[in-house]
Amino acid sequence: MGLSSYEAIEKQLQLKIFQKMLMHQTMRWFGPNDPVSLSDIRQAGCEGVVTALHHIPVGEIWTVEEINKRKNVIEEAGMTWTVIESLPVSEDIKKQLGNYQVHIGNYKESLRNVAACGLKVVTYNFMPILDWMRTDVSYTMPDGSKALYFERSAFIAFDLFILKRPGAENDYTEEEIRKAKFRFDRMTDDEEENLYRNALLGLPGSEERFTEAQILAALKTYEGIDAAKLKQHLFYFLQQVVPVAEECGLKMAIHPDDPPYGILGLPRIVSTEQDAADLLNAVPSSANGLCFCTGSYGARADNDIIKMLQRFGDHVHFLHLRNTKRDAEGNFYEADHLAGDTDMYEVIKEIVLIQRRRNISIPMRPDHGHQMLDDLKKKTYPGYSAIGRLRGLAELRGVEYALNKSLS
Ligand code: DNO
Repeated sequence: MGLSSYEAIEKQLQLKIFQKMLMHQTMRWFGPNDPVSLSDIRQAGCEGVVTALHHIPVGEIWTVEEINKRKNVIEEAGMTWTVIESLPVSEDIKKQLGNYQVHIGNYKESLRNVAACGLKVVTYNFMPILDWMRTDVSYTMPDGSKALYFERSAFIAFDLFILKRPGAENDYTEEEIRKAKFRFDRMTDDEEENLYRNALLGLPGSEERFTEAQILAALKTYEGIDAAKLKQHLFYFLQQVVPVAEECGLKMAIHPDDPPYGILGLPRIVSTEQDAADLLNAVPSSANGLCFCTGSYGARADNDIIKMLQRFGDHVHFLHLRNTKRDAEGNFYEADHLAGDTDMYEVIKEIVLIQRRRNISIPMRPDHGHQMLDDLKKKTYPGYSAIGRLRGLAELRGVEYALNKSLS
């Protein structure tokens, strides 16, 4: 016997409530030059796209016209643009030098424009000079797929013997230096060149890389800026921009450091639970929030991801779901989304509870993915090939679906 019309309506309503509670599934798109198309992203089951106007120089204003142009392209492909990743913060702002006041003014203007176009979440980071860093972007996994890898000895070898950063030897133990030397002495020219290329890949979304002279000169500009000072600069920036974000209904979401500790003598200040608490306390507002990247925070054994989610749940405005596998030497590779050191089942369970409590759907993207199958023959942005991310998304989505249903 069929359902009565009352039961049918109730069932539909329940389904609606249930669907509303699922994370807003997105993938990152690097724009029209991305080898992964909007149609690929849609076929992966995404409702949203995360992107940025990479062609606008850092520090300049994102105009309504440029934002709408990109937004229309995404909407024509049947998806929405809800999250920006990233509206980048200029080096001048991070150092409080040069044009930093102009750049902060421009940032506020960009926020107003972004909000006027209907976007909701703005991701950014406060990592000096470099963004994420790996020593190998095609590390072969036992199943033949390729992953991103951070090998500590290779990284130290790069710092000491390739870049030859003045004073670098003071940052490592004798044992670490010995291991790095051993590693370096056995590197072929090709390996050395690859290590160089990978370590200084520059910013995601660009093919540019820094030369040795450029990076050493850039590093020098941070002399005298330690972690405490960089934190002050971040807090100042937040004091300026968070009220604007709040006023126009935007959520700011800071991405953590990747890897989550200082590198190349540069301070990194968004690496731990304490760092996140400090920046949230500096400017209390629901607009001041986190891009909770389980891969970046999870690369540190002393970050308790579940505890952090419980503590900061109200301030999580965007989720990057990714897993890493660490070892005792400080190396880590990017594991399958459901494998690695972070218990993704517990993470998603916590997210389901947060979403119910806040009665919202938090935007998420499967962060990175292995290069696999047909993608092994293609050139894509490291970590951002289509099939590996689709696999990650499908697995994460399945866990959330099952959890949500069983908790209903
Ligand atoms: C790496 C990304 C980061 C992130 C920025 C956000 O794959 O997660 O580059 O986009 O740090 O500002």
